[in-house]
Amino acid sequence: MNRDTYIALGIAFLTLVFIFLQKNSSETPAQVEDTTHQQFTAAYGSPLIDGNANDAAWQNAEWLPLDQAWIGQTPAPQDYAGRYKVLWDEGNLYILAEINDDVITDTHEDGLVKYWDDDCLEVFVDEDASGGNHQYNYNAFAYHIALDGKVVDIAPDSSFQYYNDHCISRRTSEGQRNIWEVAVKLYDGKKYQDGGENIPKLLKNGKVIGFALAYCDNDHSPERENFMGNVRVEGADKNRGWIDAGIFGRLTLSE
Ligand SMILES: [Ca+2]
Ligand SMILES: [Ca+2]
Ligand SMILES: [Ca+2]
Ligand SMILES: [Ca+2]
Repeated sequence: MNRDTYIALGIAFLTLVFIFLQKNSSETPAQVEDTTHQQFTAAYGSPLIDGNANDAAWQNAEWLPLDQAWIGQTPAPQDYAGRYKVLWDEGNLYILAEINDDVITDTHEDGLVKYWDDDCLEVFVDEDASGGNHQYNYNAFAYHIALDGKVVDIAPDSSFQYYNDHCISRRTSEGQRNIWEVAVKLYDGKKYQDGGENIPKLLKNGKVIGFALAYCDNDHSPERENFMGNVRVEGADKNRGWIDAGIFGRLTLSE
């Protein structure tokens, strides 16, 4: 082989190496699109939690539908209609939910008894977006926010417990229209201890969390009549969010 052949072979080899590196760099996990989970984005902003949607920060966030029937059939609009917005800042995830509900129901006086069968807003968060089972652990939280603002989830010992300081909310109503404004703290579920000194996470631009939202609507019945969520859930049993963080969407915090 002469010198030109060596050079030609060298160039061909380097080209192959380059193509190989390009191909592999485009297949790194960070660049693979997540098509399994519904994708959401939260804009940056700090609303005042007063049950009034007139904050300038909310004007930067878009309305998203709360229209997926997880239990029951999709109700008529006069029975239930819901939409929501999300924002974040360093300390909190914020949710604004506009819920039209014809009858507001609170039949269980004790907030720890069948709280899901009274009208309530349910916020699902998985701080590290790990997915997986969270029924009796803190891998993720399913906060049931009652009409009076109390917050309930299931503890690792399978008891129902209050987590009132995890979600601060104010609700106002005018006719059938209810405005829920909520500030949610995010905790590292791997470190969270019942009764411990749990410090909420400092949130940052670009962070991805597991997130879902739902409304339990009961008007007249012993059990809730509808359970309306924000993400599509595959399969016959769509009421899985209280056990399985895998059905949550993926919410990216964006500036
Ligand atoms: Ca407000
Ligand atoms: Ca209703
Ligand atoms: Ca988790
Ligand atoms: Ca209702």
